[in-house]
Amino acid sequence: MTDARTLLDNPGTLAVIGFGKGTAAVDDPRWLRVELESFDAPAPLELWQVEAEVAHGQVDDLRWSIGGGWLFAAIEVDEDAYGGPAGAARHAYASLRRFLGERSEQHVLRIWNYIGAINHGEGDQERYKQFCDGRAEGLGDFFANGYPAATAIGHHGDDARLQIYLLASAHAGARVENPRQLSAWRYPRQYGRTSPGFARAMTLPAQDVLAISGTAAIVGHASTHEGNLDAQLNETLTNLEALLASADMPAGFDTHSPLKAYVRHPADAPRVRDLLHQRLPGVPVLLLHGDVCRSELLVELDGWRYA
Ligand code: 3EB
Repeated sequence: MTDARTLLDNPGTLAVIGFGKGTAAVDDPRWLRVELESFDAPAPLELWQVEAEVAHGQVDDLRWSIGGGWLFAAIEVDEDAYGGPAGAARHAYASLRRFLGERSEQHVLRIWNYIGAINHGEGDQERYKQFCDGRAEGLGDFFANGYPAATAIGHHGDDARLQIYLLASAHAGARVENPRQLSAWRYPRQYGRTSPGFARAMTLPAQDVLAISGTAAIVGHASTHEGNLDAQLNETLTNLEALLASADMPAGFDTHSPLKAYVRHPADAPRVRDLLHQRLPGVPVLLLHGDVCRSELLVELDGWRYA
């Protein structure tokens, strides 16, 4: 397997992302080691590449790269330095907003949020809900024209480590919602003080690529099939089909459309792998140990669909 340093030294490398503890540390702003363990370790490295020269740098705790009109930014925050998940999210999103506001590549298309112990805490004190509060405060009106696609998943690394990274562009993408699901920013109060701000998917500018947000067994605003892994996964796949239709994309996934599956209970990983093999033959799926932000949900998918 090609190592991260080699990939980073290739021309046009915007970012290289590794998954889990086994991944070597590399000192480069474009390198990110996500705190999610793969069930198929060692996980392949994820490579973001553009056909242009890439500049990169660091501003305080924010790392960035820019090339060909595309922008990668990542920020990793120790929550303890900001009084917990809300303060950490507020700091991280305010930093991202400040950085992006000064660039022409400021159209955020896709964001990943990885949060420790995401379901700890009761009611509005659940750590995910605190994260949502801080995210909204840090962003202010930055997404007033519409939210990007996103994922928010719990990791099992250091609880206090908040990881956020994103893809932005000099050009706006096109937001896609799912007719089977209430838009997340309209979720009712029962899911928290601050509705999560994300679009169900985003069509990237200048390319027929759909960035698909974290998608789970939610219909309308309700979680479905509590306790039933197979049914949750089937409902999630139905949601993905509806999303493709809503984006005017052909049905189905193929070998060029990589997905990630976030699985709450390691014991469920083989079953998720089998079911996805049956339902999406040939589709590359990275199986990761991650917790959906609603504690009753067992599995979530996200990824890319190339037209
Ligand atoms: C859902 O559909 C599942 O808070 O950014 C999915 C994608 C979810 C993104 C976020 C949350 C987020 O509501 C949860």
